Amino acid sequence: SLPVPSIQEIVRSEFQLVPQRYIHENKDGPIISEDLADSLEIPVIDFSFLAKGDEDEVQKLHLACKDWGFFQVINHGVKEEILEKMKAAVAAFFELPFQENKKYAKAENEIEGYGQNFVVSEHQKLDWSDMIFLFTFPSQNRNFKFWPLSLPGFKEALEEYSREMQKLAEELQANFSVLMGLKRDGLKRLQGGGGELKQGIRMNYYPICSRPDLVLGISPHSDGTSFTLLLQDDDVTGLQIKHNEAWVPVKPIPNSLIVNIGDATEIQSNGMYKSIEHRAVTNEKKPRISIATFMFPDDEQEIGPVETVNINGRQH
Ligand code: AKG
Repeated sequence: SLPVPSIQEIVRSEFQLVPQRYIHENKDGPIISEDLADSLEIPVIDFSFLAKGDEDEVQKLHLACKDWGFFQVINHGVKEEILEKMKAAVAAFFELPFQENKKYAKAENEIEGYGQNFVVSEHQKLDWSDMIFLFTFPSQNRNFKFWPLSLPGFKEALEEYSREMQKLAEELQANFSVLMGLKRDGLKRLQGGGGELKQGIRMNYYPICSRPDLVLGISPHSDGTSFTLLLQDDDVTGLQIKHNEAWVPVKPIPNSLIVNIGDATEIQSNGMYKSIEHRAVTNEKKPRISIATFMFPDDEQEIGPVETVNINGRQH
């Protein structure tokens, strides 16, 4: 059974009402207006330059990780078709009847499967979203009982997409290694688990909300990852990141991916790079989908500041 209701079920049955458990009395921090946000965009990294070892782009990456903890990646080389197939598969899953989604429900206190984030108390505010989390790499971690295998195209789309994310992640990790004064495979060697990056994907669905001012699609959090790659709808904004004490909305660039530094990288870089708090808001016009690919060190691996970071690591 699910610890909390499906938000889609609530929207289907009583759309005009926002149940008390979803109302955030004090949403913290000022919000940067959409106008102002135009002049405050998160850095854009051209992945094709990174992959060629372009020094200026590497320096840009360094500043993005240091000053923002977030950046958008363009020219990443992942075919648009693969991104579109993935988004379509996720949309199709969340459009299934609740009875169908429920078959993949996660067990209480487990991370994998369909349902909400950890709900730790009866009093906790709930998020205006439904999600499914699946482990994707190493491939032997795939737990197919949580995969909607009867949904045409889902497995293929996720396998293809996760493979592309793994490749991107390897290249990003190699760049982070160099920026921390290590060899390209330095962080790979420090992550345990035989050097294979561990990957899990969370697919989020934010239904419309009649009172987006009262709720949050996902509550503020930082990611306990090495780093995270986010794919989102091109035409609906929702992600906001904390920057200089304000929430800055992130305008999606079509076909780009958003990358954010997670806690493990903040620790390994001895605080040089920042794992930034972020959240998602909803709107009353259009549902939104986002797909977060989390890259983790191995569970058993102890993480600490990389020794070379202060000696050889990039200084600003
Ligand atoms: C998460 O899945 O952890 C997110 O932060 C998703 C944010 C978003 O939907 O833009």
